[in-house]
Amino acid sequence: MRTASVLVTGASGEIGHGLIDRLAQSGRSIVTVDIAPLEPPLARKVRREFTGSITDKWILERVLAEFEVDLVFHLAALLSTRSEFTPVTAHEVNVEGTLRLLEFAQHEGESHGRPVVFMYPSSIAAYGLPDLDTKTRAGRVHEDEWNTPSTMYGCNKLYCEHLGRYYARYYKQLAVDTPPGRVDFRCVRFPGLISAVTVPAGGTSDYAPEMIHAAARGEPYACFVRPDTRIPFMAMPDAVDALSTLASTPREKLSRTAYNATAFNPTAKEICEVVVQAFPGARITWQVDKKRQAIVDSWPMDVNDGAARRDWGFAPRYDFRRAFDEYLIPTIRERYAA
Ligand code: AKB
Repeated sequence: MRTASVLVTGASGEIGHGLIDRLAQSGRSIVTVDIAPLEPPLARKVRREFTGSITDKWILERVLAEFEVDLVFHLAALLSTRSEFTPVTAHEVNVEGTLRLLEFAQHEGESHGRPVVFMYPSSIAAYGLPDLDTKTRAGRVHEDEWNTPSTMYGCNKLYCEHLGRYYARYYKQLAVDTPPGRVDFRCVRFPGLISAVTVPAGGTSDYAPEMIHAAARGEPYACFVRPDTRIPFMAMPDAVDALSTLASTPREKLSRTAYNATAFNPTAKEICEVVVQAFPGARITWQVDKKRQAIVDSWPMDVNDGAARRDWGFAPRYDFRRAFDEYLIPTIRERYAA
């Protein structure tokens, strides 16, 4: 008998930390795949940990042989800055890895007779605004507007959203025998995420979490974007909530496969001011990296998440003030004091 399980890829990354805690609390059997071994406290919460890349065929074959997966959280990805340095590797991991996992989910569903729910975090990087004037005029962009990303990562995310929609609605549409059941693909397009317990690596929205963590460690920080830079953000617990809530929403309530979700959208200067208030010794300077700035400038200043609120009740707990006062600052202080 294969064990009914949830599969989490990219499990040791930023979202994985919070998500595994949440899944473990619900008592689910968790199987993980990550190129890095899980930290021991996280590893203790999972039933089986596979260390390797999602592009390694043998890993998914072993998962399929041993576990009955009915829910996938596909978190593994190379983020936007990293992907610009290694675009072909980014394509392999972000696109080919996702395709392989969608096939895996389809086969799992066929083997146990129920559609596998496939949770996919996409990103505001799926948008691409041509210049700052347009960005300001566009305001809160809707899911179907400005889908013209300028980064490899954004192109990868947008394409995989479409791949997921294809698997959910049109998979092998011309086959004589239509496969029984399709992958139940559900995607949240996240803004920049800020966690109090992990520091991101390889992203371009990283200036916000980097600024906060550097200040808490008493280290200087040179912010790589202009003070007036504005994009949407969300505190990590709200991102984990969003994925869990969307995963458990009855299918018939969902009118789309990809949903915007956001919480607050301060400028870099506003983030800096709150950080300096919390850590009065913080040494934050501005050292704009024109190329990374151009990427952030191509992302919307805000997104319209009305569909997520309507269809599955998305309602973030943390606005800008609460995210700092009640989550980031106390948790980070405690972390570095320890
Ligand atoms: C990145 O900066 O690449 C990510 C994202 C916005 O998806 N944090």
